[in-house]
Order: sequence, then C-alpha cells, then structure tokens
Amino acid sequence: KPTELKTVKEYVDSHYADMNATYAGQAKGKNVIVIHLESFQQFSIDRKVNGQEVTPFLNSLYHSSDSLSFANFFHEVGQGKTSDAENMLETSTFGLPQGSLFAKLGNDQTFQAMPAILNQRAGYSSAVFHGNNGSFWNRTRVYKNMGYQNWISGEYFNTTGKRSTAWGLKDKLLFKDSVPYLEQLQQPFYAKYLTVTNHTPFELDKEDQDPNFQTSNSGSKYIDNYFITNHYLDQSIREFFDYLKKSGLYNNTMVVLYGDHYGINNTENQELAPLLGKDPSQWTDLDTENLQRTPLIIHMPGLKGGGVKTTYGGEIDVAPTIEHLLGISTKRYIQLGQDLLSTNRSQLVVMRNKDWITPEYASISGTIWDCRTNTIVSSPTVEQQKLFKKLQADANEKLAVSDSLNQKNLLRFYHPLDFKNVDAANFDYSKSST
Ligand code: GP9
Ligand code: MN
Repeated sequence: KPTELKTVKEYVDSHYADMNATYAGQAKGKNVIVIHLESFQQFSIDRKVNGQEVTPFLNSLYHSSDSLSFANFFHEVGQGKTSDAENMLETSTFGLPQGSLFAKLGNDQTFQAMPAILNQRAGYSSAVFHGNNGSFWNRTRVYKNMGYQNWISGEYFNTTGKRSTAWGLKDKLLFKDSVPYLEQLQQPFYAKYLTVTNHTPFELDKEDQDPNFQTSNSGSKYIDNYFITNHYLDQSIREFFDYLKKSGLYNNTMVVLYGDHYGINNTENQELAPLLGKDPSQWTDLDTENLQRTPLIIHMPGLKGGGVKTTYGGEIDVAPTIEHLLGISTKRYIQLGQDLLSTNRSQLVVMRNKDWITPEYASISGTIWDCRTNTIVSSPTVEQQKLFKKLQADANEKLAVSDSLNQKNLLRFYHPLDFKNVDAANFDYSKSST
C-alpha cells in the first residue's frame, strides 16, 4: 500500500466536514436528478434584459423556500470543461492540471463515484441522459468505470436535422424524449441530464426562439445569443418540471441544478459590463473572477431550512453535500470537497489553476485582491502576508493531493468499508441490449 495513499487519506481525514443535523438525511430514499446546465453562469440568475427576466423559471427555483440555493458557488474546471465538472460532481476530486481526466485517464481509472456509492449504500439505479455522441469526452468508458447502469446518449435519440444544434439534441427534446427511458428506471434512481443547447456559439434556430423574448443589443453576438439560449434552457427546465409534477415523480425526487463553467469569454467583458451595471473602463481581474460563479440549486418539495446560502464553495463540494442530504455518511470515502451545509467547513475555494477566493480575498495569477473594495492589496501587513501564504499553501496542497490520487490511480489500493470495486464489464450500453 503506497505511502502516497496514506498522505491522501490523512489529508481527507483532517479536512472532513461533518453532517449538519438540520439537513442530514432530509432526502433519504428520494430519487436524485442532477441537471447540468451547460455554460450557465450565476449572473444570468435574476438578470433582466429589456425589462424581462432571462430565466424566469430558474429564478423561481432559486428563490423557492423548497430550494437550497448557493450565491457563492464557483466552477473549478480546467481544460476538461464539462468533463472536469462531471468528474468533480461525482467523485469530489479535481480534474487534471492539463487536459481532461475523462479523456486522459478515464479508460483504466478506478473511480469511487456517486452512481456506485448510491447503488451500494442505498440501492439506487443510475442513468445519464445527453444528446451528443456517446464517445464525446470518452464518456462511454468513464461511465462504465463510474458504475453508471445506463448511458442514454445521442445514439438513442433521433438527432436529425433541426432536432439538433452542433452539440447534439436540443434540450427540450432531450427532456421529452428521455421520458420513456426515465420511466423504466427502478426507484430510487440517480439520473443525470447533461444539457447542451446553451453552448458556445449559442446558436438556435428561429423557430425554437421565444417570439416574446427580446435579447440584448450589447455589441457582442455571443452575449446576445447567450441570453437567447439561456431563455431556451430555462423553458426546457420548466417543461421538464411540468412533466415531473404531472407524473408524480416531483414529490419523491430531489433535483440538483448546477452550471458547469462560464459561457461568456473574457474577450466579451467590455460588452458585458454595462449589462451588469458596471463601467467597462473600471473592469478588473476580480470582476472576471467573480463571474466564475455558477448556480447551484438543490430543490425538493417540503425541504426544511431552504433559502439562498452565502457560504463559499465549488463543484468539488457537491458530492458530499448530496450524499449527506441522502443520509449517507461520506467519512469512509476519499473526497476532497466539504459538505456545503456543514458548519465547520472552509471558505477557501480553490481553482484548477491555483487561483483561490474567500469572502475577503482572492488570488488571481499571484496577485492578491481585496474582495470588499475590488482593489489589489498592494502593501499587505505582516499578518496579511502570513494569511495569504497559508491560503496559497492550502490551495496548493488540495490540488497536489488530488493530482497524486488521480495521476497514480491510487483508489485501486483503497477499499472503503463495504465498497465493491466497479467492474466495467457489468455494463452494456449498446442500444440493442435494452
Ligand atoms: C459535449 C458537451 C460540451 O457533449 O458536454 O462539453 P464542453 O465543450 O462544455 O466541455
Ligand atoms: Mn460544458
């Protein structure tokens, strides 16, 4: 048993954030549906364009007392983009410093991921739904290694002609056409939907656009298009919720919605600034960092203690949060995130490039910013210098632990109590076999 694994385990044990009794087990036995909102950023929540809400339905979910919503949730992806987000959400470890973990290591990696954990601890079945080809981001291989029982990819759907954009089946059709498969899943199930229509360059056929929604005239085609596909995404989620309610699934399901990473590139900040009520000439690197917030909304009818939470966290923290809501202790697993609802968690959010942010300070390419004044901390006190050094060391350690774990495939040697390693050979995703 390599000493590297010991180091990882010690790190995890000393950073474990325990369950919050108010929330632990509230979703016990419920179905879980994770909805990955492609490229969807926090700034679109509550955003009005021409006096009209861009995403009225998501806004209503965000503010519902049946939701736990997070105002300071950050994406932490690297070059693996969507695949890094998926990896973080389901394993609570980071993607790689370069490239995509799914693509580079996914074939032979040992995962102790959410589908297998929920299956083995609480009898959950599992499925992923997505309108792009199964092989994109090496998903077919990775999902088997993660223990997904069903992978309902683009091959399962009619994706011809105007039913698709360049990235696959349009979201409204994905939700609609997935129903016959969703309804075959044994409950409780863990199901993930990866939306794709709100993906750069955010192009959508005229007939899919809401004639009553008038987008911005920002001077950036990307921004103007972005609000159009945001709005379409919002409608697709509303339609899916209508289905959940009509079918009755709504009452015994917890829905988790999150944005995977930014959609609007830094190159568009000058055009974006006025829409956010900011002076473009005053735009700072911290403003850009602040845009790396993406929504996280955990919605469940009857939830107690809901509301908009201001705790600082990121994608790495989602798996333990969900597991604890389901009443599953995560103590025995190697997970680098901390339950967002725990009362003894760290407020340090670590980005894949070693930048970090806390409620007070941010480090961006080695420069320290004061988050409250939006200025560079140019002459830090001795106390501050010590603090910044400590925060950077903590950030570096978290990434190093993750990289050691993943790059050396250390989970091969780790056997959590009652966890049976996943055997990819148990899963056959070919359409004919269903
Ligand atoms: C592709 C989709 C987009 O299937 O998930 O991935 P991204 O380009 O955002 O990484
Ligand atoms: Mn993505």
